[in-house]
Amino acid sequence: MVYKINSLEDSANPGDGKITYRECALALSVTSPYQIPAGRPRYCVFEVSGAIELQSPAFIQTPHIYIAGQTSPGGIEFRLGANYAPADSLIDTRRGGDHAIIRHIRARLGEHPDRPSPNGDAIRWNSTNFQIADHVSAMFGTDESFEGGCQTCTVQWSIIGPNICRDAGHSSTSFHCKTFFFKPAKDLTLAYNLSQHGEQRGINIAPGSFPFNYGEEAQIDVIGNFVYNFVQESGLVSNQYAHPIVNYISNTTYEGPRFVTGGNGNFGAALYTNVDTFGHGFRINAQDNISPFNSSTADFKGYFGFFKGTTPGSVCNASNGLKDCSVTGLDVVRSGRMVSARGAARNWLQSWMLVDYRQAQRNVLSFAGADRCRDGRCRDNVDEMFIEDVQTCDRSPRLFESGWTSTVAATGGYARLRSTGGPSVDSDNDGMPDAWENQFSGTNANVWDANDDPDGDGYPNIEEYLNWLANDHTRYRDIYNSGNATLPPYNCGKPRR
Ligand SMILES: [Ca+2]
Ligand SMILES: [Ca+2]
Ligand SMILES: [Ca+2]
Ligand SMILES: [Ca+2]
Repeated sequence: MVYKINSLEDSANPGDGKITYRECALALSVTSPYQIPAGRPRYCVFEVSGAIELQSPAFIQTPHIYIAGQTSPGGIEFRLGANYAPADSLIDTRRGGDHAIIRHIRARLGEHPDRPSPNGDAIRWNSTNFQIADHVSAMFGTDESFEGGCQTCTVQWSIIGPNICRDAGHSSTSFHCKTFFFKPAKDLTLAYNLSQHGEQRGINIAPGSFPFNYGEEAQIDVIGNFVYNFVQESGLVSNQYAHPIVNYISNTTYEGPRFVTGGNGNFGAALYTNVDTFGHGFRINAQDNISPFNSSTADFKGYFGFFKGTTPGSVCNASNGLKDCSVTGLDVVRSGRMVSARGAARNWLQSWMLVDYRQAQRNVLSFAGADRCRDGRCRDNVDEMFIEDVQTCDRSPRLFESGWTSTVAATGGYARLRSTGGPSVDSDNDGMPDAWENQFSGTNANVWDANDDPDGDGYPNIEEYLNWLANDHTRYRDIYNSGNATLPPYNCGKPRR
């Protein structure tokens, strides 16, 4: 089904002629302006531009959904509405909400001190499988900005954080400044993301399954990410549930104004063992990563360290479920061939997806975040400001120089999105404009043929259109070598720790 969202309102009346995000997210039936049956696989395409303020949870529990922000003329930003109480996540897939794709969307929660909640996430995958987030901007969470409990998932080309950290509405604490968090996750790829500005959880991963299968091997690939300005726990990998099989390749961790010497676990990635449970060892392949603790990628172990309480001897200290405990300490980190969990057919990361950390930085700063709209490139003022902030190592406005903020306004504000045009003419309501259907063979502007796949490549016509809008035809391979953004100096000019 194709929901052509024609209203920014958060309503759900099947016959009012308005097709809303909520109706698509929840797979609700629509009777006007055209018929959509409930409960079906669906594409959410946008005829409108601007902010959608959710006034209650819109948890995605019906499988197969593609939220295509690139269809909006000028872009979409989700925000927490004033009536959403208690506050909870914005885009949220949970039990049942498998097979979800989110692309070119801004999800920016915002403070809710009057409506306390422990679940203020901009985006959350809540024990769901087969999820892709591509070119999203997930910010201003009060719990995390992106939290994922998932299997077979990818977050790529996205901007994560900052949170709204201080007195912003987290119910259990007045201070919560943690942005990017996966626990547990398996067969997860985190690639070419910017995670920025926080106290903890720059990239925090606890490989494993839910329900827990203690001691299993769990694979995660952490590729080309840029982590900036965390006070402690810039990166963490835990073996409390599983034996992590992790590839860290071409990632950057740099200091910012909030960095403090001696922060707990403030390495590119800190090894963490929960001494109350088990240490299931680690198997880590590290190549070409850089952090305040190693100015040369030849020092591949220098990117890693131990979280407070974890010792070289404790990373592999359990008597059951042990896997590959022949080495301990930082010797669990090796350089060379990428590692694959047993049973993985082959490593699915292609060599042309891998570039050195400097090119990875250029790629992230050039392309990360929601940057494609129907009418062209549309990186918004928020993403532009934070990208420029990394490039200049927090030149003015120095948002976080004196402390973490309590409001979106003090953090630079929401997006200023402009509608660049009205809906495209789409005579058959299949989500593909007449002009586009007339440009290509295999589609008919007068026939509802969104699901047809005349060229047999596995992508139905509607996805050919969505991929075309996202510039996949030029970006798919070329994006990995075409970033040309100005880079900050090593560790933002600060000396190696
Ligand atoms: Ca409606
Ligand atoms: Ca059409
Ligand atoms: Ca058609
Ligand atoms: Ca096709």
